[in-house]
Amino acid sequence: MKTKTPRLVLGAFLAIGLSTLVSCGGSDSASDTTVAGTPATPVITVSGQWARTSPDATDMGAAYLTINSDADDTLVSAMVDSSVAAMAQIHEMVPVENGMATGSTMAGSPSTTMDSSAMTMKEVDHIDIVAGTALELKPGGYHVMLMKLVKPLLTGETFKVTLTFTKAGAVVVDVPVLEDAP
Ligand SMILES: [Cu+2]
Repeated sequence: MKTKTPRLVLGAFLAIGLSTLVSCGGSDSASDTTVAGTPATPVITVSGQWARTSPDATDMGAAYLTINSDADDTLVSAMVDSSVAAMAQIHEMVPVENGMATGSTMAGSPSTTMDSSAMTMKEVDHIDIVAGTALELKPGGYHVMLMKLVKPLLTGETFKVTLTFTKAGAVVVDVPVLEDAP
C-alpha cells in the first residue's frame, strides 16, 4: 500500500537497503559505493613561485606564487624551514592612507620605503580562494614574508614553503630564488 513518504526519503531508504544487501552479500569493496555528500578535498595547484634575492642589508625576504583551486578554500598560513628563516607570514601591501598607517606595519625596517613610500605591509590572517580564480601573490600585493633570514637568499638556491589551507591541508612548494619575476 502506498504511503505519503516523500520521494527523496524513500530513495534514501532504498539506497540504504541496497548497500546493506551488498555488504551482507560478503563483498569487501564497500569503498566503491561512495555515498554522495562527502566533501571532496580541493585540488590546489601552485605555479610561478619564486623568491627575490635578498640584499645583504636586510634580513627579510619575500616569496611570490599563484594559487589555483578547483573548490573554494582558505589559505591560513605559510611556513618555512627554520634553516631558511625564523618565521614566515602572509603579508599584503596596502596604501598608506592618512590616519591608517597604524598597527602591525613593519616597524623598524627602513629598507621597505625605497620607491613605494606610499605603501606599507600588514600581516593578513587568511586569504579566501575562490574556485577557478587564480590568487596571485606578487610584488605590490600579497606575498609570503620571510622574517629573520638565517642567511641571504642567493640566486639559484631553492627552499621549501609550506602553505596550509583549511580544506586541502598542507601543500609544500619548492621556491627558487631569482633576480626577478619568472
Ligand atoms: Cu611583507
